Amino acid sequence: MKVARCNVVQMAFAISYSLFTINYSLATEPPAAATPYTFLGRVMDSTHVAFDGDRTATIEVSDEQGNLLVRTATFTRADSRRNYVLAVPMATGAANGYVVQDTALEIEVTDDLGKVWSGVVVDAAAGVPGGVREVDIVLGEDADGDGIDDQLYKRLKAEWEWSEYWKAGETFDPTKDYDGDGISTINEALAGTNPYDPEDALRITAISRTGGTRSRASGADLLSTSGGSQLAATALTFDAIGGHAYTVEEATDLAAKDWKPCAFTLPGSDTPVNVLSVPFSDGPVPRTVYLLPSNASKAFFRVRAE
Ligand SMILES: [Ca+2]
Ligand SMILES: [Ca+2]
Ligand SMILES: [Ca+2]
Repeated sequence: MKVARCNVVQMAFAISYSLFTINYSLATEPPAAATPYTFLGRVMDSTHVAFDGDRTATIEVSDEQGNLLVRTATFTRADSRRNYVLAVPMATGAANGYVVQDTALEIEVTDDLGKVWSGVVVDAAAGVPGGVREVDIVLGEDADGDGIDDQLYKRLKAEWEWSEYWKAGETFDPTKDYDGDGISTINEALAGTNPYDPEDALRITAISRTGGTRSRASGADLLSTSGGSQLAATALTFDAIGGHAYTVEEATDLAAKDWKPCAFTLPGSDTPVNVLSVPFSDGPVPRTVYLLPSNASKAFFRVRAE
């Protein structure tokens, strides 16, 4: 009986000790959490093809002391311009796992081959709580400083050496147009077309000018020669590739090369935009945009891919 009573006393002591511990931690609670700061954008390889479900990378954000703040390997396609979203936890004061405004950050990306890329985001820092910064991350490097990503150069050179365009004694030059489709090898690689296939190139496949205006009725797109909205009815069609973004430029004098951005609308919308972003999941598909050119009597158009 004596032994049993002794055990009860010990248990009661242990409980009150625990309660004391809880009160103590409440007294030193960290500063209040603030709305996270968000980084979002695209992680791309050196050919500017965005990573997707088949190729995932892991992105880690740490503070300057190396404390991990957030990690993501989840890629979202909710918006074709983005395949990652990172919310960096922020607080009103110093606290473990949180940063305060203007804290410098380290962002590291581990690609699907296990290679770690540091310094891929310039001036990474947490801005105001709730702020958003769009950052595209290109996993490539130009160690020899020729302006062309080294991995991309190696891949294009290797493909060239297996192609019908290789000639003994010739030095590989990515600024050359080997397949003769009018677009240089490096520009084809960046646009996502095959530099060694003349049938594969970014081309305007159709342009029609009705001379009228474009209007919408009952949800359908209509072209009319009178009435309607004031949108131009010049339709331009080109083959777009998923994961790339396209802009249209207009010039009125080819000799002067006075190229400038040309806004356009997309089917089903009257809102002018400057960029057509094609979802990753789309293959090469013809896309039509409705141009809003200047009022020049003559104009030239070109499509730029990135
Ligand atoms: Ca290089
Ligand atoms: Ca070419
Ligand atoms: Ca080609």
